[in-house]
Amino acid sequence: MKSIRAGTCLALCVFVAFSCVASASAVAAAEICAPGSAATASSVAPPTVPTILPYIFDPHGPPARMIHDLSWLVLGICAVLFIVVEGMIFYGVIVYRRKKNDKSKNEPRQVYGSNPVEIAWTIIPLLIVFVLALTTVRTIRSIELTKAPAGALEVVVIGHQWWWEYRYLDANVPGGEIVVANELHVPINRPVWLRLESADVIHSWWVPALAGKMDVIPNHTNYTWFNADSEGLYLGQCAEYCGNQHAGMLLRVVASKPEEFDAWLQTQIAPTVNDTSVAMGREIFQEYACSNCHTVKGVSDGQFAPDLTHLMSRQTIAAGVAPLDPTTLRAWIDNPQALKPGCNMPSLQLDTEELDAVTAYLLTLR
Ligand code: HEC
Ligand SMILES: [Cu+2]
Repeated sequence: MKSIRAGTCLALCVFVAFSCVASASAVAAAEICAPGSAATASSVAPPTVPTILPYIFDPHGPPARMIHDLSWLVLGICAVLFIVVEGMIFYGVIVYRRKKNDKSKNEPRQVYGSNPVEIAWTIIPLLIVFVLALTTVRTIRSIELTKAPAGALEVVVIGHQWWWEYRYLDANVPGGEIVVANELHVPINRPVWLRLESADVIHSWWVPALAGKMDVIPNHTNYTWFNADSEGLYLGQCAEYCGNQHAGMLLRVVASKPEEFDAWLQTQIAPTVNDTSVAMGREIFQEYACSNCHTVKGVSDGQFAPDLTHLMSRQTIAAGVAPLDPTTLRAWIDNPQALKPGCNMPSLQLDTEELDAVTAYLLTLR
């Protein structure tokens, strides 16, 4: 009898401990890649709003909170199983170990087929799996909406290798669409409905404090939503390997008070600044290939690369990889490959004078 207890214990433990570790690590794996890589970008956070790291255990809004609560439930159940099972292993190993004066060469008596034990270890795991499955399905159903929540701000997200494009579809926006790159601005306490599309390969939009991952797939539209409950700069990371600058495809969501959001919208709606003192820079921008790839409203309409109409309203360039300041901007235009190796912007080999002129021009694009 003694030995079956120890033996069955062991079999049960190996199985349950294995599934515990597997599910716990699935939750934890989500944490590994993001914080380090996004930390670079946090150094240029606006001083007024807190930076919220890509971390699922600090949710700020409904979908993220539901995922967070479910994670704790799963972790809690697994922790209890782990403790019970490990406890039984240790109990068995210590209490039923071979005693010092036990010289017998025989195996202990083997006993098979105890109905109560068989029933117990069939029913209990079934119940556990049932509870986990039901709560998971319920959570998924309440997160995956099929249409925009009432009063939502609607934004199209387009994943590009290796940056994000946001198009604000809000009907109230005078002058049509607002197009920005990499920094998504939203008001707090208002649902935001995202329509996700890809210009090239599969990406995944993931700002853990706001919502779960949602894949961004070519020729297929996905939707997701969030509702930020506090002001902040929320960091995230493309969560589907998409090529050599996948790690340099960071996400930044600035959630601010509705009036601050409106003020930001006004800066984006405002016409392109046309500063005559930087006319030379603008000409270079138009004559060189810059204008084939980039849009500056009224100046060029390239669709391949980030819209630069209000470039200077952003804190970073290159999808959060580098801060937006005059020195870095100049270095970027000179040789983007040095800052973001493999990215899809070539160096146009401008000479010093041209470089200064183009940089000066871009710095006026507020
Ligand atoms: C072949 C297309 C192409 C050409 C030509 C090109 N760019 Fe770019 N540019 C890109 C792409 C793609 C990115 C985004 C890179 C990334 O983040 O991975 C980019 C990013 C930028 C950014 C950063 C924008 C942001 O918000 O992240 C600036 C500024 C910029 N380019 C300026 C210029 C200037 C000035 C020229 C001309 C001297 C130029 N580009 C020529 C494709 C191009
Ligand atoms: Cu990506």
